Amino acid sequence: MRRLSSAVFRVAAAFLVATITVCGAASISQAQDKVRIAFLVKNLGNRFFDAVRDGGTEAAKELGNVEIIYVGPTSATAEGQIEIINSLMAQRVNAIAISANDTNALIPATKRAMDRGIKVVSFDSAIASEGRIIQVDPSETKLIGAKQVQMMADAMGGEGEFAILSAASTMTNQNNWIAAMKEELKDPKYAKMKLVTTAYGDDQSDKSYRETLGLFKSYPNLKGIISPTSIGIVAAAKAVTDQNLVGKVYVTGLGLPSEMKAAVEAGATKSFAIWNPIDLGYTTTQIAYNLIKGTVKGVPGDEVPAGRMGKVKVGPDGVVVMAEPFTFDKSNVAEYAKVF
Ligand code: RAM
Repeated sequence: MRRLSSAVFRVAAAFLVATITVCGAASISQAQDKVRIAFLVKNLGNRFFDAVRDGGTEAAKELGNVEIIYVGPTSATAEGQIEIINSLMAQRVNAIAISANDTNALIPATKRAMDRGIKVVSFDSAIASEGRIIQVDPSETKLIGAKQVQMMADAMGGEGEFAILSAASTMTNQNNWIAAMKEELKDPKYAKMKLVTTAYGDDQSDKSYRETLGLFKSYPNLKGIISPTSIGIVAAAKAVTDQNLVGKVYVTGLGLPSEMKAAVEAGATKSFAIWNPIDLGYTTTQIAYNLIKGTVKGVPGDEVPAGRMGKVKVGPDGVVVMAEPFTFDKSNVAEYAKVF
């Protein structure tokens, strides 16, 4: 009983801090028609997802009478997300947009939600196709993988040892991007670069920092780290700076300009990449809304009206692919740091 009530309290507390009502004072009938879209993110306290939420809020305002519920576990685990899915079902939300901490573990919970008429989409980090209707990929997986290897090659002069510092080993997006990096590395132009290991910081700053220190210890000749996560890349660059390794070890990967400005200015990072997380949240909200309203079913070939993003096309396996990632370096990081 004590365990149950503390679990309920934790979930309730998460909702308290995270619920945002986008519609203003609504009449009773408006309140009944209100569409409620929950963003279930990997973890709270991650500014990448805060920017996704801001895009969701923007779309909700445009669509009118839409409520965005922003929620996630404190640490990025599947168990935490399952607990929240159950709670969202009890609240009878209309849609859940999930960035999954695990490709398969959420499927039974999301299937139950879909059986009850809740539209489940995943974005950023996918749920396997049987557990969602649509997956919104921020960009082509192959491109994201290749881009990071290219930036690493450029920073470390095309030769030497480098490591990957990922998020959690169960996360779909990081695993797909790492697979794409390994494909890119097969190109003979990278023959002098050696991937020594992949470490996991679980999208926690402190663990990512400690894992980076561990890499320095285990691989004294390390020249680079690719971190395909906005949490990991900041921690890795900080470890490089703190250990006076600027100019010896280069960090690249995926990060937010607002969080990476210091690393670029310190010289720990030459360049890094990311897409626009605001657009990702905006588009995902538009898609969820159209599924709820029944304007589309979300099957391959569908074209979903998505406000300022135009029409987005649903591809094979229910996957929507957005734009190319942007690259940031000394020339533009300060400017974009003001945006996300
Ligand atoms: C972290 C998360 C997210 C990923 C970004 C780049 O915030 O792991 O899923 O897309 O990094």
